[in-house]
Amino acid sequence: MHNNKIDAVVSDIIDGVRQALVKHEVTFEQYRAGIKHMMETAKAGEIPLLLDVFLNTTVADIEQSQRKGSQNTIEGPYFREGAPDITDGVLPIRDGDKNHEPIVLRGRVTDTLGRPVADAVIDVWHSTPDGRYSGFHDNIPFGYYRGKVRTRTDGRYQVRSIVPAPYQIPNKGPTGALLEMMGRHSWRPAHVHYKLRKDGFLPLTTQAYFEGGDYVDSDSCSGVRDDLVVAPKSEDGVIVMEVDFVMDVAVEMAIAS
Ligand code: MBD
Ligand code: FE
Repeated sequence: MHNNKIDAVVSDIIDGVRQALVKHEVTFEQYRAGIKHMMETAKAGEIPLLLDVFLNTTVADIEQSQRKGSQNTIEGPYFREGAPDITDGVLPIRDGDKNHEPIVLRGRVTDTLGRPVADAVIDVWHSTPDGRYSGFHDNIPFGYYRGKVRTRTDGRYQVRSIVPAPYQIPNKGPTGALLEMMGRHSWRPAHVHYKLRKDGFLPLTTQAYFEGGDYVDSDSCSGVRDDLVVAPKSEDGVIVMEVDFVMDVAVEMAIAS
């Protein structure tokens, strides 16, 4: 069945690739090497990784252009539904990590008119202090450094955790090899993920980065935006990452005329 959007997008992709081939006078051998690399990427199961590194950020930008409220960014591969509800104000911390640098994540959620959004659910997730994600890496059980935090009636939220670390995307396979050939590295700056949900509002998926942190200016996944780079404060010797969010309403009512 003919599909206009697929026709339009794929036709333009082919045009773009053609222009690149012509511009760089790509040879038949180089064309074949490109195919081989794609085959290896597929075989290694890295097609999602490769595409996410280069293109997920653009899809997030398109979504951003169609909504109001806070800057969004890429979700990444390590979000999972079913994170624990946080009732004691602390994300689950692995026993071996208890001595790592604590951090307080807090802020306020409002609508686009500045009114507090109460009872919004914020999924917060981030890496271990060695840059791994629970439920995905090193057999770390799902749930560590993850949780659902609710905003209070004044729209504020707060949760304690420990400071995450820069994350290196899988770099031993074809994607890492490609980045290396391109003179790029495979690191993401240390970050905290947030996914905010509340009935009547558009979900907001975003991240916060530490001002001055390693790789903030060279994220391998191009997920950093100025609005998302936060200067951590220190309160009584504890790092505080304060991030406010503005949620956009989900439906705009047509005004009856
Ligand atoms: C991550 O932790 C991440 O957030 C993204 C966007 C991509 C790879 C790993
Ligand atoms: Fe991440």
